[in-house]
Amino acid sequence: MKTILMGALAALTLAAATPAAACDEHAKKDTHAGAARAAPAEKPAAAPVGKNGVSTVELTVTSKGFEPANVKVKAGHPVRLVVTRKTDKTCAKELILDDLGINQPLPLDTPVTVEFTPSETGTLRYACAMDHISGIVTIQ
Ligand SMILES: [Cu+2]
Repeated sequence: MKTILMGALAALTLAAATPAAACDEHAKKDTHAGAARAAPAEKPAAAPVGKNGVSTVELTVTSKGFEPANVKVKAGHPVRLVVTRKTDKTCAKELILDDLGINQPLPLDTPVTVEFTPSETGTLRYACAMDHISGIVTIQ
């Protein structure tokens, strides 16, 4: 009787430990991490400046990563990123924008807003917490 109970406990511990493994999608394929680290080759999607002077950019997190992974905005205008994570099959559960000190959690199916005003032209890179999945904002 005692042995059976021990077995059940071990099984429980295992089951509890499995979902805690972060970034397992990436861990399975190491080559993916290296490839994704390069700037996305995708042509930037231009985000127009709205009447309120703000460029609103809708981003989604899917199993493919951030979409679109490259957006173009204008320097000197506030940018509002509205980010919605649509899948649990991603480790991009946060958006890290190192240059601006932004670390924004991305709850499932809930649009969250990240706002900043880029003053200079160039690119801003953002990524998941483990820096596997990334995207860029091109500032012109
Ligand atoms: Cu990751």
